[in-house]
Amino acid sequence: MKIDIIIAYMQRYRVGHEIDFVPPITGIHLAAITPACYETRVFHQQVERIDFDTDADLVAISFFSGFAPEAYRLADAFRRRGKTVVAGGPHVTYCEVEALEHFDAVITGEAELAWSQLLLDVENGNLRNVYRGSPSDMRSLPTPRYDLLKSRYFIPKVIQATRGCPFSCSFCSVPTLNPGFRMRPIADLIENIRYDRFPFWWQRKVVWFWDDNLTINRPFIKQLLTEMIPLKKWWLTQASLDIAKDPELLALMKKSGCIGIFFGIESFGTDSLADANKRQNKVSNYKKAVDALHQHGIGVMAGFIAGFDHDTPETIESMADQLMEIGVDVPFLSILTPFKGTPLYDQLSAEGRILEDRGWEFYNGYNVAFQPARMDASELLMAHRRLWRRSFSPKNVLLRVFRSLRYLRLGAFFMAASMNLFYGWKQLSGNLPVDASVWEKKKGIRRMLIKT
Ligand code: B12
Ligand code: SF4
Repeated sequence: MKIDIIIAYMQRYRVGHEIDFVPPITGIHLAAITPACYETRVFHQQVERIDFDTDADLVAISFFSGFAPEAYRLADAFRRRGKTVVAGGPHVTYCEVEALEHFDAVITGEAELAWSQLLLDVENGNLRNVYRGSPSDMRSLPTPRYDLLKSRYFIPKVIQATRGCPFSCSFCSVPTLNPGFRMRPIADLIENIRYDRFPFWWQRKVVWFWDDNLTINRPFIKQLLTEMIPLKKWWLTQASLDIAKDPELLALMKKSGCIGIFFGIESFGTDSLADANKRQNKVSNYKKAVDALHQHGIGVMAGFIAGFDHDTPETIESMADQLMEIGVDVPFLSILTPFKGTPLYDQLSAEGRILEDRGWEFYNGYNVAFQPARMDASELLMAHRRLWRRSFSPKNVLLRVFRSLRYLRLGAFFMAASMNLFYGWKQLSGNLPVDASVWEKKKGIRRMLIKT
């Protein structure tokens, strides 16, 4: 049986996002856990065309909520061509009834234990509608099928070392999507880190851990980093601010080649942090934490969210200066989004504040899908866009790049400079986050979508 695995995508920027430094880890992982008797191909719609004339027997689609309209369109098109189409991922886990209007079957939650059964049932002609996944123990996960990535210049090696996070931020689905905290065996991880059949030097050099919160279990992370030292890699991941208070961990991070850490800083407002249930963040510690990483030559990427109940247009826009003051190297700027499966969704839904007339395209992190407390939805959207323009103004981009020369190690400087210039270029060329209302009006921005 032949299987095409598709990671669906809808344009999040006005012109597009054709440079791919987001390899489809879900696709190459699903391909790896597919029994060897099946033939698989992986398509990443963000950067490549979907093959509607495929001879695959089964089409498997993965997608986030913000890309659901496109995933449904693809599924309908494949079904019209007589294909069996199945889905999984964070959206269908919480919206299985809706998804089943477009798919023959869905897998909810983690797929490791359910996927082979689904494939057998397809072959035997007795496919069920719903397969319930369960948390994988992660003890014997295979190496992702990096060989299925079409050779691209910018794709780094991505690895998922752990799943889960002990915190419970209001806007995040991780606590219900990947419950508990589970780790892959260090020997397996070292094998993945050593994988070097990539065409470009820097693809072999850089390892990006796509974990929810990699450093939570200190004995595990310290052991992993100790074993990584001789491999001489450059690596990045996502962690909580408390790592800045662990000098032994910081020293190991430096020695093992850490070039960047993503912190979910989210807000500079104490009340907004309380809205987010982000108890682990203390505004007074931000600068100290960023400085501690810089002292080790490590770059700081940080996520900020606009739209908490205590936010106003002014507090949102002022984050552009505050993130510069604390020394963030690369900012990531989102709008609060009430994903199903989160406490935020439950709260806003109970308060009647979900904007029911807004489709899933408003759930892409750059649009407003709820009624904010202290402004209206359009004011929140505009405040976010002003925050974006100020943060990626040529002045702020160049300031971040030049000042980071003073403290970042070489790999960290390359990472921070290239990301800043990338977003700065988007800003200069007018390629800003796209307003989802444009999708509804179909104003011709579907440059990357394919006629079906
Ligand atoms: C790594 C990651 C990223 C990376 C890579 C994203 C990517 N496109 O791959 C980066 C940092 C770029 C990113 C960005 C964003 N992300 Co993100 N990200 C994650 C994270 C931490 C891990 C996902 C992952 O790769 N897991 C490893 C792979 C192997 O497993 P998996 O995808 O979880 O899939 C498993 C199952 O879901 C299932 N499965 C999945 N798909 C399918 C399909 C089929 C057919 C089957 C059978 C099974 C199946 O099988 C897999 C094995 O068990 C998750 C949190 C989480 N724990 O899931 C958030 C998460 C997926 N991200 C999320 C969001 C919102 C975003 C952004 C929109 C944020 C923003 N404001 O900009 C952007 C979108 C960017 C983009 N272009 O796609 C949300 C999605 C919520 C939702 N309901 O849609 C999550 C769940 C976090 C959260 N806030 O709750 N993200
Ligand atoms: S710390 Fe990050 S991964 Fe953990 S619950 Fe909060 S947002 Fe989610």
